[in-house]
Formats: sequence, C-alpha cells, structure tokens
Amino acid sequence: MKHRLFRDRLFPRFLAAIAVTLFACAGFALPAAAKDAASEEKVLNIFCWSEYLPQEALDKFTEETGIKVVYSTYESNEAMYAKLKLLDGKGYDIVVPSTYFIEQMRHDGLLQPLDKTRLTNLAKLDPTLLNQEYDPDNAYSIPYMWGATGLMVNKKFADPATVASWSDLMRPEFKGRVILSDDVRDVVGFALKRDGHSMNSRNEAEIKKAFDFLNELKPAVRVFDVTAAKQAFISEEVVIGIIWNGDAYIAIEENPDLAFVYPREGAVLWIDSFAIPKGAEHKDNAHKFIDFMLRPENAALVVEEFKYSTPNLEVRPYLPKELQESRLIFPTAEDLKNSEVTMGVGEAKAVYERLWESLKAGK
Ligand code: N2P
Repeated sequence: MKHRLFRDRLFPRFLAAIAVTLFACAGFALPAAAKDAASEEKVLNIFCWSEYLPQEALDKFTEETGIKVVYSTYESNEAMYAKLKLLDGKGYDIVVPSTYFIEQMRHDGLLQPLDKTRLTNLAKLDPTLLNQEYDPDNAYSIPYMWGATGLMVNKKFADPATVASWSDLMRPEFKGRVILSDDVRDVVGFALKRDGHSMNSRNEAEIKKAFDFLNELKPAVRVFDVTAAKQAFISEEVVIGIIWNGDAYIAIEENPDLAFVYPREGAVLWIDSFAIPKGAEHKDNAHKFIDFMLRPENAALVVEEFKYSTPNLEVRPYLPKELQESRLIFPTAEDLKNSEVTMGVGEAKAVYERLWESLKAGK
C-alpha cells in the first residue's frame, strides 16, 4: 500500500519538483518579471523633488512589500537631469521629471520602457493627462502629480481682487518685494503668456520680447527661488510673486493674509511623472512602487500632505472636505482658462538658455 502510494502519487510529484527546480536554476522556467523579482534585493532608490513624497506612503510601501526606500531629493529638473546624465542613468530606480524633461531623457536614452502589465491601476488616471506628445502611449512615464505656477499676493499690501494679470508684478508698490522662480521655463513661460503667446513658443522674436519684460521687471525682484517661495511669503519677506499651487495652499494655512491668483492670461502648468532610469537595478521594485502610488488611497496621502493636483480620478472621496473643495487643488476650467503645460521647445531651447543666462547675469 505504502509502496503504491509512492509510485502513483508521490513519485510523480517528486519528479515534477526536481524538474521545476532544475528549470528554475537554469533560469528559463520563470517569466522574466518573476525572475527579476526573485533576484532583486529589497531596496528602491528614489530620486525625486523635495517635499514631494509623503513619509507615510513610503513607510506603508515598506511595510507591505519589505522593500526599503532610499529617498534622495532635488530642487529642479535641471539638477536631476545633470546628475542622471553624469551617472549614465544608473544609481536610481525612480525619477520624477516634468513633461519636457521626459522628452529630453527619452531622446538621450536615459530611461527604460515601462512594463505596463505590472501596472494594474493605470485606468484610474485622467486620460486627458495621458498619451501626450512628450511620451506617446506613456511608454516611459506615468503621471504622478500636476499643478499650476500662479501668482500669490499678500492682502496687506494689495487687494487680491485687483491682482489678475502677470503684469501686476510690475506695480510700483511691489518694487523690491517680488519673488520669481529660478526655473527658466516657469519664468519665461509667464512672460510669454503675458504677451498672449504660447509659453512653448519657438519664435525667437516672441521669446526676446518676453525677456525684455523680464529685464524691466528685474529691479523689482528680491529673489529668484521657487523652492524658497513658501517661506518667503509666510514671513512676508516678499509680497507678490510666483509660486506653485501646493506651496501656496500651505503658505495660506500659515499666513491667512496670503491669496493665490490664477492670472487671466493663463497659468504655467506642469505634469511630473514617474520614470525608470535606464540603469536602474531594481526595476521590479520600481514597478511595484509606481503601482502602489497609483492606488487612490495612497495618491490621497500625497495630496493631503503637499496639496498639489492629482492625475488620479479616484482620489477625491479619500480627502477631507476642505481639500475636495479647494480650487488650488482642483482648479475649475475657468481657473485654467488660457493655461498651458510646459513642453519641449526643440532648437529654441538654446535661445531660452542664452537669454536666461544674460537676465540672471544682469546684462
Ligand atoms: C515640490 C516640487 C514641485 C514640483 N517641492 C514642481 N514641478
């Protein structure tokens, strides 16, 4: 009896087990994804903007997957790009570039295509933010956050109802108390919008005219530093200037004299997306992380902490009422009238950079 049990039932299983082990060792029995997952160490190196990933979400991810997250930060697309280029796309598993930098990095071969079969929550994203020219079919990037660069003003110095245009930055009462961004496309972008042009203009005359305005405005500017904007407004070191919507929300919570304005000529919009650098060593972990962050309850943690806009259409019910109703986080179509998303400008990039350098140098 015992003998027959072994021959009929256990022995075939024993053979099957040996076969699976042999195949697995040879490395061709398992699909590529499972193989990566099995061989990857439990680490994920993220390179992202500062104040852009909530610790609570990172902890939750680690708890759920056992994957330890190392989060390094940058303050601009340019800084991220320079580092990745230097490292030839190695060293990080996730980066979070904006639209036009995704385009540039794809072009430079710094990113690797995503495996969408591993991203089960993609359908939750707003289709109007997908499949754009900077990354057709989102082969390399998945939108994480978006937002507006608009105007903020301190009510003690001007009635916000009178501040509706980018030109208001020039008002004499603000002289020396204006803050601008140190991001070339944010700044030239608003100056182009002010003239009624596209902020993605490739027309040299239009770009030059925008710089003429900026040169005129420069004596009124206290500082070019978008990362410092939140604090500079809260402490009232500056009274008007440009700021990202999420930082504006937080600044207003701290100092209720502040007000955010979507300028009538249109705000400068950005979309920041997850992407996997070419040389990432933990790409299975990276896919897991992207999919984790696409879950509405996790995407909600990001909005709750940083107050930017989310591309995830299912987040709203997870947010407290005051966030659901905020026009800083969920702008209306009217708020965004005339606004545009920053895109690549091809050869004209050199014109932007040249004029930007001379603006900063004061020539
Ligand atoms: C937040 C970074 C916002 C990114 N610190 C704007 N593209």
